[in-house]
Formats: sequence, C-alpha cells, structure tokens
Amino acid sequence: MRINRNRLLETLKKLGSTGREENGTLSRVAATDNDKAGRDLFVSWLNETGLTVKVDQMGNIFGILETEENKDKEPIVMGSHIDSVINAGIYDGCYGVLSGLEVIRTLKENNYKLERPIIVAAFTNEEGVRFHPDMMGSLVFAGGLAVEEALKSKAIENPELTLKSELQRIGYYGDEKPGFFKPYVYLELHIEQGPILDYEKISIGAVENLQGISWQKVIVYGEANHAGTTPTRLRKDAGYTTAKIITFLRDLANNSNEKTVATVGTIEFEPNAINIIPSKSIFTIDLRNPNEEKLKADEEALKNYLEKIGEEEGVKIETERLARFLPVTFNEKIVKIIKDVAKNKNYSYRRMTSGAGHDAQMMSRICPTAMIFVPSYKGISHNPAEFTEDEDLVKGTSVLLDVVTKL
Ligand code: HGY
Ligand code: MN
Ligand code: MN
Repeated sequence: MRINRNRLLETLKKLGSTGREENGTLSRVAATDNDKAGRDLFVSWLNETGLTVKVDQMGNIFGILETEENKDKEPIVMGSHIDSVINAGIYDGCYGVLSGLEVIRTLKENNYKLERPIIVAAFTNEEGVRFHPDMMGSLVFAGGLAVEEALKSKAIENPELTLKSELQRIGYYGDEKPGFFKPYVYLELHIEQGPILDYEKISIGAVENLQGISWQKVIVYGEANHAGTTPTRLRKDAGYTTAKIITFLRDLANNSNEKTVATVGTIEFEPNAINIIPSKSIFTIDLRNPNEEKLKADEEALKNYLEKIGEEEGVKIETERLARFLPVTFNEKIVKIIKDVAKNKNYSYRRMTSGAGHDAQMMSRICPTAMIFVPSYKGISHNPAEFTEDEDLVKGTSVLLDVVTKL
C-alpha cells in the first residue's frame, strides 16, 4: 500500500495558496477570514473523502473514518494545525494535517480493514499569534484549559473580539464538547523547523521529547520627556530599559550550557515619537528549555533582573503570564515503532528533541503520543522561505502510514 504522492503534494500546494493577503503573503492567523478559507478547503476535502466531519466548541476539526464494527473503539488520531503565523511558509502544521488526510484516503482506497476508527484532526490556534496561549485548541481538548476560559481570550489587535465571537463569525463554533472522545494514540507528523536533520542529511526524526515553553508579556512604565533637554541621569527611559532586558536574555541563553533560547518577538513604545523618551514599552518574552529545572531557574533569573533594572532605571515593571508548558517526553513504544518503520524502509533516522511547541505537547496529557519530523531546508521556519524537499515530504507521510497500520 503506497500513498498517492501527487495528491499529497497537490493538496499541500493548494492549501498553501489559500487564505493569502493581497500582497501575496500567507497569514492564515487563527479565526480570521484567511483561516476560514483554509478551514473550508480542508472540510471540503474531508467531505469529498466521505469522512464524518465534527467540529467542537474550540473550532477543532475532526475527519472521522469508522465502521459499524470498530466505532466503539478508541480512535487513532493523526493531527496538527492549519492556522499559520504572519507571513508564513506552507508546511508548518499543514503538512501533518494533509498527511493524515492522505493516509486515510490511502487506507480507504485499499479497503484496509481498520481495527479502530481513524481520525485526522486540525486544532485551532496552534500558533498563539492572535490569541494566547498557543496550542490552544489541543490544550482545551486535552483538558488543560476550560473551554469557557479559552473562548474568552481577546484578539491582540482588538480586545473587543474574543475567540468565541470570531469562531462564530467564521462559522466554526462547533457543537461537540472539546474532549468528546479519547484517542487510542495521537501521532503528529511535522517539519522539524530546525537545522538538525537538514544539516546531518537525515530523512526522519523520531521525536522523543519536546522542550518547555514560557511566554510572558512585560510592560515597562517610564516617563515621557524631551529628547533634547532631559539629561541622561534624569531619564526614566522605558526604551533603554527594554534594550537592557533584551541583552540580558541573550546573555542568559549564551551562558546556558543547557541550551536555553530566549526571544523578544513583539515590542511597542508609547507615545512612539522620535523626540520623546518612551514613557511605556510593551513587549513579549518567549523562553524555552528542554529541562524544567533550568527553565524555572531562567524565569527566576529574569524576575530578579527585572527587579534590579527597575530599581536602577527608576521605572516600574509589570509582567503577565501568557503561556507556560512543561517539557514532555513522548511514548517510547511509538518512538520505537517510528524508528523501526524508518529502518525497514531504509530511510536514515535519528532520535531528537522538538524545539518548537506542537499540539502533540498537549495530546500527550491524555494518550500515548509521538511525533515524526522531516527536514526543514537550513532549519528555516515561520518564514515564507520555509521549505522541505518533495522526497522528504513523501518519506514522512509513508512512515506515518506504516506507523498507523502497525499500531
Ligand atoms: O511557538 C511554537 O513553538 C509553535 O510554533 N506554536
Ligand atoms: Mn506547527
Ligand atoms: Mn508554528
């Protein structure tokens, strides 16, 4: 039994060209019209394939293939997400969802006798760009956040809009209660989004664990003042303070032999004028480490630094927790099956850690879970230059098919 290579690549390209901005960039950000366009296309493919389509209150979409005989058994679930970051590539998330669809299509065409139902899932707001935290749809499905809570989260561009109002607006505020079924296993095929497989020329990553994530929003309150007349020693400069915090974070990462990574991805000054010392700075910190003790120590070091620099600069600093996820270890039995399948197909493979967050991080709370990676060209991701060779894409989906039949 072999997947249909052209159909897989076709669906990837088609979804990749859906929900683009006028200027051609791909930003299918959660619960926007662009996201709706991608969702509608995916649902049309599920219907075309004759699957039962269910949507839950978080807008998570499930394509279900079950029979009279097997419908009471826990299903095998292959999932990921089809929402994207701003100005994204076409593979992040979509590759895993469309590979799940391709696997189901292949099983169906070959009248494969399924012991269990099989489901392809597309989780809402994996990226967490517009609504915090990220991996939100799978987090709620896995019982890590109450659905009422999640639906109240506000859109960062307009606090009038909530996830609920936006899901209703795009027609994906579904009836099913998140967690309306318990998976037998959860498998997520994803591009690595990092440089290891590409650098080492290895085709398949058997992902054994995923690092912890800490997201915070920081607000620095300084004092607006004249850029020309105010002597440096009298300044309460929110901008300068922010710059000191960003360099502190880089030093923290550089000094961590346990590979801490730190990112300040968003920043805004008020009043944001060339000749006014910023009175306020609002920015976000993304801190990650595979080791929970180390991540906690990093958060502690940051907290102490904020107190110190606040004193020194005479500014007030507030923080708000946006997301905090523990590192997870995936199911060793499934990781072994992934390795065995890759080996039987004579594909090169290696065990590895995921640097990125994924829905699998949440689903591992409720069922045996593991991930399969394929190489990302030069490790580039969250960038339109994100790229994976067709050969590697096909290998990954073929491994997913064989892992599913083995399970
Ligand atoms: O942030 C992440 O790692 C994921 O892309 N949401
Ligand atoms: Mn992703
Ligand atoms: Mn992503």
